[in-house]
Amino acid sequence: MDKDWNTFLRPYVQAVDELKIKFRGMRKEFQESGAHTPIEFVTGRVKPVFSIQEKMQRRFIEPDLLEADMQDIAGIRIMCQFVEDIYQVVELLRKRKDMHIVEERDYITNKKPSGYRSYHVIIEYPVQMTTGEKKILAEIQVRTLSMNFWATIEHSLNYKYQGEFPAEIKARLQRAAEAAFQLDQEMSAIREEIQEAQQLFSYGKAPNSHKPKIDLGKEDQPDAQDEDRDS
Ligand code: 0O2
Ligand code: 0O2
Repeated sequence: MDKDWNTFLRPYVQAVDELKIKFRGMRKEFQESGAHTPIEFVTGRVKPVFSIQEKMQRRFIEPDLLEADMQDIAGIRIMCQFVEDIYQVVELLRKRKDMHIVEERDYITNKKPSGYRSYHVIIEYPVQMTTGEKKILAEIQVRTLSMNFWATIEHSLNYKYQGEFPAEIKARLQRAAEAAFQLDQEMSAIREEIQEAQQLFSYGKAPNSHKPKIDLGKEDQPDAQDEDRDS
């Protein structure tokens, strides 16, 4: 009999919705306290059925073992400004009582051969269903904006080449990954300077924030462009 995907995926949909709200809430909390937020933005998705089926075939996953063997059916991405923020986010995840970390994969220190960098955390997350509690696995990918830029581009090229990149493209992607990481390192080197400037410009957004110490000219006033990023 065909699998009832709607019923199977329901707790995963619930988990992704809840986790997005929780991590976006963390960002708000940092912002409202006037502190630097290690979370820039959060996205999430439930893996599409065709993608689950393709991975089951590729990885020889038995249908009965799907829940345990496919860890990224529920996927959350947390984007950060600085590499240091990634480790702060991971530390925050380790302290949480509403999820349990079952695995961590540091693809920043140990980048993938493709050039891919991110920090992956696999969690066990309890979802309250009408039928009772259901524990599911979810994958949280924590990465910088620069790592995300690279991964997004590489992911779309993967669709085109099905993983079989021509040698030149592969080499260019690897060089681009290094350039992206160098950008992260340069930004980290002037992190304090950047954060000081950002605090100055975020005045007025947080209820407890203070006025900046310098007078801003009208054209230098912060605008509302960051507001959309909150969601
Ligand atoms: P594609 O092009 O196939 O990647 P909302 O809560 O309404 O603000 P919504 O619609 O739930 O937002 O989407 P969200 O959370 O902004 O982001 C969904 C997109 O983020 C997906 O794109 C994925 O590309 C990406 N994404 C987020 N988290 C993950 C993850 O953990 N793994 C993977 N693989 N992708 C992720 P689409 O729309 O599915 O299209
Ligand atoms: P999606 O939803 O299309 O992003 P596997 O999936 O078998 O390669 P595994 O062992 O299940 O890998 O987990 P891994 O490698 O820790 O994490 C898999 C996910 O990390 C991928 O999901 C990608 O989202 C991301 N990822 C890993 N390596 C790369 C890479 O070289 N380039 C890019 N762009 N992303 C990568 P999926 O399964 O591809 O699904």
